[in-house]
Amino acid sequence: MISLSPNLPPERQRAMLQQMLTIRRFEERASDDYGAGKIHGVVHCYIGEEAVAVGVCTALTRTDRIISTHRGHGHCIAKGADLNRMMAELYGRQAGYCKGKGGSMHIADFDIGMLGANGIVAGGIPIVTGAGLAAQMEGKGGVAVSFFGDGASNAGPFHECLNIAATMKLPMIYVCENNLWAAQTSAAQTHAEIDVAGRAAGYGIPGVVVDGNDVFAVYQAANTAVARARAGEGPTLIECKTYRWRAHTERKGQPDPRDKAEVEAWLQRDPIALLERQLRQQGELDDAVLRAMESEIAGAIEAAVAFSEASPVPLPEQATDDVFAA
Ligand SMILES: Cc1ncc(C[n+]2csc(CCOP(=O)(O)OP(=O)(O)O)c2C)c(N)n1
Repeated sequence: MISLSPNLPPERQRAMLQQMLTIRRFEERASDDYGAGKIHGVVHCYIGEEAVAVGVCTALTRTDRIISTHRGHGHCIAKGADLNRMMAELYGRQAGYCKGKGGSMHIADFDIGMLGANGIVAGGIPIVTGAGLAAQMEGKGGVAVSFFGDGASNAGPFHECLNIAATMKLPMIYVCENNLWAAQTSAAQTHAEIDVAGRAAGYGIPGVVVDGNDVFAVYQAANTAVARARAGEGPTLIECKTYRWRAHTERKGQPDPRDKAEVEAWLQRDPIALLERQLRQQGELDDAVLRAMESEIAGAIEAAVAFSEASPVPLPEQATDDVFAA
């Protein structure tokens, strides 16, 4: 069971499910194609954490800005990124978001307020805090959201940014996706106090812990934080308790020290299955609607793969195009 559904029309609630399913199916395909050698570089899957990106982004407008992490596909899709250009970027093709030269960890789309994924752990937090300052200076009520992991919450930029955002009352929402692991290191080994949200007290801002697999709970917490930020009252730290289903990256043969029972327990709390059940109970979803949704998503992903395959790889002479500093 998840939280009572929020005051959102049924079609918005179904759209949340559709986005969560799109993230999952996109990544299942990316993982398969990575395994088949069609995608190179590194791919970090967000499967299992979909409710966080979708719950938060449902509380935002298109012009609000977000920043992501190395595990960024979910945030891109939840903010409305184009699946074709995303997949083409993973495929390393010219039609991709970075013309095929960035890969999975470097997808950005300023037109939808997606300031970028980021391969540097905690590297996005200062950038998007600057976007929060920009939103404050613009004076149009915009907000900025930083997504980051529990690992990043132990890095200096997290603390520096919370401090300055709190002091300047920036319209920021800091969203910690606490999936209990940072690569192969458990949060229990690196956090003397497991709840990251408690750190907010040190900066005089609200800190809330949310079930990150409950998309409505995430949405409600984000909505409250967004309202506070838009009203000029400053930042909020939201800690979403969640779990990644897959190993740290899709690279074959990497160690995954997680206990099987721990993984299994989280698989039982699939955020998508929880939402599906809730929508069915509310009479807003049935098999036919779900089948149509799955079929639309499958078509969009096939189209994204075809789009990618039809695009050429970047040419050697394009290597230094769009390089602004060296
Ligand atoms: C500054 C920096 N240090 C180390 C790494 C290597 N690294 C990549 S992901 C990762 C773990 C990040 O964990 P967390 O922030 O909890 O995010 P999650 O992977 O769980 O989503 C590490 C240590 C890096 N990319 N950047």
